[in-house]
Amino acid sequence: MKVVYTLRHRLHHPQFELENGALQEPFEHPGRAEIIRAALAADGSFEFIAPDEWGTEPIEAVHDPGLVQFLANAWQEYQRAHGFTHDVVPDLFALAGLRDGMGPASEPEAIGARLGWWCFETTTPVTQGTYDAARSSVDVALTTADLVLNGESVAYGLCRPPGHHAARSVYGGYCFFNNAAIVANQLAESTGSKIAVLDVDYHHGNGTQQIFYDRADVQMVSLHGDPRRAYPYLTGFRDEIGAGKGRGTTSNYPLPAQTNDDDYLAALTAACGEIASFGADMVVVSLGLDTYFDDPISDLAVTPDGFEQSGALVRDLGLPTVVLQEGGYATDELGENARRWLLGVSSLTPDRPDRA
Ligand code: Q9C
Ligand code: ZN
Repeated sequence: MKVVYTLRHRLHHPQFELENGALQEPFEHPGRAEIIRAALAADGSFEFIAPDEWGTEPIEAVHDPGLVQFLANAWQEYQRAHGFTHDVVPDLFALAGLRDGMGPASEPEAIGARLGWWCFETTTPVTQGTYDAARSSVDVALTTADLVLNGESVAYGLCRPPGHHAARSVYGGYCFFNNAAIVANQLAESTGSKIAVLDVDYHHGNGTQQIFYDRADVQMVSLHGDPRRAYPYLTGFRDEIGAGKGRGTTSNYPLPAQTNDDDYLAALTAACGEIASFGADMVVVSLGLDTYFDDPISDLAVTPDGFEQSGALVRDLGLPTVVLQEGGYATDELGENARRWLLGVSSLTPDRPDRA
């Protein structure tokens, strides 16, 4: 299988993560992508390809151009205002309640407050190279999609930073640009066909859901920890099914804590059934491996065998498949878990002898 990878991801390297009332070592760190790269390289059946450059146009097709511009300059602007700061986080979140009864706010002028206009939480610092790394992650995703458009039945983009929490006009959840949404939109627009996004990250893909909520041509199906207990808390409930022309094209499978392989695979089978009924022509997988039983920030109980079987269920859809990396924080096992999932999705069956 072809794997798109670049070491430019390392330009995004926060020093800390403000979480649970304390400064932690970041869970989302450069070692994650390197561990996956090493595990796939050692396997021998993966071919590494460098990404092409795709520019900002496909990004601005799903994100507010203001967000793109902001991220391009935010770190430098913060340095000018405050002196050297390795990690840049908001001074204030621009919540609507701050101006209750006074009319809506407009984008503030001070950089610390502009951060909280575009960012929705505390765990996603901007560092000096964050914008370049986030741009390279989009390039990885778009290059992976291009491989599939050019005849690969499945390809894997080793995206870092991840993307699925980034909505049209806000970033957060370790994500800056929504790699999967940018790819799904580009595929839908360029081919005129129906695209399914299957999001199997532990955390609900709120950004992807928001971007496609009223779209009839892009389906969003997500399995995740129930938002009653799991980040991002505000989205991913079963009754969120899309709106307007997109009504019925969003599906959510909130899962209980400690969901095991059997129950997980049953939910994934149902999710794949919905993709088949939708009549998708291609599938984009947001591959989070934080459903792993030993993930440090999650509480599902999927095993390596469960990952391989998950990949095989997606293979059985028989659709051209773009797999993009999202979360997964059990660093020691992350490479093996990715390898097992990819083995499953690319494994041979009598029906699909081409899927090597
Ligand atoms: N203590 C992805 O997996 N913090 N993002 C959670 C729980 C943020 C996860 C707080 C988690 C973001 C791509
Ligand atoms: Zn996640």
